[in-house]
Amino acid sequence: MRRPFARALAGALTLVAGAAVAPLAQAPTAAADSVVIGGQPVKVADSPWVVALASRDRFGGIRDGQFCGGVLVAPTTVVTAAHCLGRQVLGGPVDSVADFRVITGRTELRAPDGREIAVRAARVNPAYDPGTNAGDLAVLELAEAVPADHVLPMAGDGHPGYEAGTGAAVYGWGDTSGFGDYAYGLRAAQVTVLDDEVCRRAYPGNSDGQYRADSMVCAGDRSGGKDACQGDSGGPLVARGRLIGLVSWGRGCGRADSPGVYTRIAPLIDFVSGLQRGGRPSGV
Ligand code: 4AZ
Repeated sequence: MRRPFARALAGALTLVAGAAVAPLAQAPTAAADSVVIGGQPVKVADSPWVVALASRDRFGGIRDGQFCGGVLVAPTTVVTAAHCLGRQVLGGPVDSVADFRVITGRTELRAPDGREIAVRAARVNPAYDPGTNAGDLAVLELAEAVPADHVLPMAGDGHPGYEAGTGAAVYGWGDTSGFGDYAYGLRAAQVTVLDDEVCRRAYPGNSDGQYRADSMVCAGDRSGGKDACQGDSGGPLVARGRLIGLVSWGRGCGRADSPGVYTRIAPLIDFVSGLQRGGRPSGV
């Protein structure tokens, strides 16, 4: 059976179409101690644009209710995966975010550091297709602004970060093993942006889902073991200093034959910027 892949959707939220392209984490090839999968602890002070999305009502107090990641692209603008929002009116306002908190400046989820900011409004990419996961992006408008130097610029089409072979980093508080070992501390893993043809071969469109180069980018590690996993969804894939992708889906976690699939940012810059009040998010 095709199953939802976001912790948000695995939790109390309702699926839009009841279908999603990725299975929950399967047995990974990564060693159990490889931790994101195959990552290392990092400090949010060095990557202040990484945020945690939390809902204590829905996901309890453990790890402060974290269920997805997100990225600050302007002082009051976070982008995350559309599938993190659960029930939604495609293209319309989302009414289910009242209890969402965007946590900034908190490396360790059990610590009181940083700030929790309410979400004033949320908007799902109208082109998001929950069946194929194409265009998996939503924009959260924050009730309070963060400092301007906490934002990460988005990468437009010409940015070299999209070239196959480019080193990239993925950040999150998600599953570190593929067996539900969610992190308390922020982690990052170094991955490589892969050729679209490699991504298409990995996900040709069977029950595991289909890679679409116009709206997705895929990245992984030749020998596996470095990847995003459940709970990392919506978090950033960064290459050459810019946001190129958001953690979206994949077959399991850390498998050499199954790279992580990310929402491609470039085609969505106009959508994100168009929602911006008081200063557009930057993009090239
Ligand atoms: C998930 O379940 C998920 N390995 C996120 C990323 C990947 C797999 C699953 C990529 O949210």
